[in-house]
Amino acid sequence: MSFQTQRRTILHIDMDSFFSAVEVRENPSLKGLPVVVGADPKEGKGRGVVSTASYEAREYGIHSGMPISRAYKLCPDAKFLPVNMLLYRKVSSRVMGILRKYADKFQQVSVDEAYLDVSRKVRRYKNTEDLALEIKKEMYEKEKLTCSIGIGPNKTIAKIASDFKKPDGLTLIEPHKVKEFLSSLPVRKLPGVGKKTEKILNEMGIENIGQLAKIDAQRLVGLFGKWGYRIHLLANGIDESEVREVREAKSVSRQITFEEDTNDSARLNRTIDHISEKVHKDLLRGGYIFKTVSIRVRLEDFETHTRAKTIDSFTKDLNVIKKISKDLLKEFIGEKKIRLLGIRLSNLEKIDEKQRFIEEFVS
Ligand code: TTP
Ligand code: MG
Repeated sequence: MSFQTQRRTILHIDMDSFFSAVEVRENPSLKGLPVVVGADPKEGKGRGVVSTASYEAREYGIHSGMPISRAYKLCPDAKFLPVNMLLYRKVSSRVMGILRKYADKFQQVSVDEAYLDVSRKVRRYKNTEDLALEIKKEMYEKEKLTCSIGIGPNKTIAKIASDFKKPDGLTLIEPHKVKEFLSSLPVRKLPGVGKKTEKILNEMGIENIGQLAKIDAQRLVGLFGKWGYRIHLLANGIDESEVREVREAKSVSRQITFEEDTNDSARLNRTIDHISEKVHKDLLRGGYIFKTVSIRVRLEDFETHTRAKTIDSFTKDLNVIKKISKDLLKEFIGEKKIRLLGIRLSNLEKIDEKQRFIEEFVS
């Protein structure tokens, strides 16, 4: 017996050559030129990589992640620009503000992409195209930026569809066309199938998603564990995952009340280590990086104090939490005993896969 799962209408929106499009918008004389955003090429001797390239620069074979020295060789006359993350973040939040309005449920997944569940808003699946055109229109009018939109009955199909025609694309996959759409695409197009998985599949003679869909699920589980089963479902166009409204945490914090008040500095510092580890775990679980560490100290007479320190750049380093907390605590280690100790991390940023990559080479 099969049962009908809830029918969804999902949009996936991905901005076109985002960083370089923002640069071109800020400086229209760059329009139509090959623009490369990334590390300084230093006339071919630069280290570091390409963050993104305009579509004109892509014609020279330049792409994200490529060593900047190689990009320079491919097109020395391209306009090479440094990464201005602050600017892109600002634009990103305005872009997300525009998209959010159109959704029943909204999920931002990176600086320049988001899922919109519009199942309730759009009654007839086909009409979603009109909604997508409206979004594109507003995006261009307000931000002078183009995006590519994929429409599908689930997140995976929408995501693959948004990448199908770029830039300024619009691809709607009707539910009964999902299998046909997937069948001729290379396995690498499935989200989560990276180089390693692709290599193993290719060695088995599996090149496209249609072939993958026919492989026995058990065989994939044998090869890849749980992930194998998910691949099996995705290859068959099945993805039940929901568009999740991610409520941003403002801070993460932990505190401990001592069994017995104490002013023993070794004990207090050990407790700081312990709370730091807990709060650090919460931080990682949420996928955050932080800039501010605060401590809360309640003394034996219930007098309560907080102290905070903000550092220059985002981090997720446990040792930074420990060190700052211990420094802040110093002034409270004295005669009066301490009853409660707490640590809070705030000024949080979410790190998604793309940003994780960016953090690595911008810092
Ligand atoms: P993408 O959406 O992957 O790329 P893009 O927007 O530049 O181009 P398109 O979507 O039209 O193919 O990534 C969004 C931004 O994230 C991109 O503009 C720069 C940044 N980024 C990196 O810094 N390094 C990377 O390796 C990738 C893939 C993206
Ligand atoms: Mg993009």
